[in-house]
Amino acid sequence: MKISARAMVVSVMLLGALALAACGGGASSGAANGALEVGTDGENLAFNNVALTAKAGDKVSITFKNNSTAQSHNFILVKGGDDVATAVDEAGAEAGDAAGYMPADMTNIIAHSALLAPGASETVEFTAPAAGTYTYVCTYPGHFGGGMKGVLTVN
Ligand SMILES: [Cu+2]
Repeated sequence: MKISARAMVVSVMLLGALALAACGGGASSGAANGALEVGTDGENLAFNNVALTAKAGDKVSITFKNNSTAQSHNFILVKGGDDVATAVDEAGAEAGDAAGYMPADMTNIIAHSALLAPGASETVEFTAPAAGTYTYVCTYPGHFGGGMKGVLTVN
């Protein structure tokens, strides 16, 4: 009796997961709901995915892959638009290479990867904030200025 009850619970959970996957819509990878992927666009100072979407309050995971063969990059999602991103970018430059160009003051940062070596990847997890648009950038000096940014839209 216990076993069949457990089997029932597992079945219901699987159905729930399937329903969530079916409703995922925006996810291109077919991964679990809220699992997003963004990489760098080869050797360009750009992300290969500049528009991500999430639902407020959802647990989101973003796997960031540095596709460059020569250049280090990071992924930093900020609590606001380009104005906040500019401040974070400047603070990152001040922090320097030893800090991975990560600002000492993290209050304007929702989520971030480390400064990744060429070919490396990292998955960051966070709870999607209130509905709005949030800029993500690479704070390696000159990259954001060169156009390395994207926007996460939270619905
Ligand atoms: Cu970069």
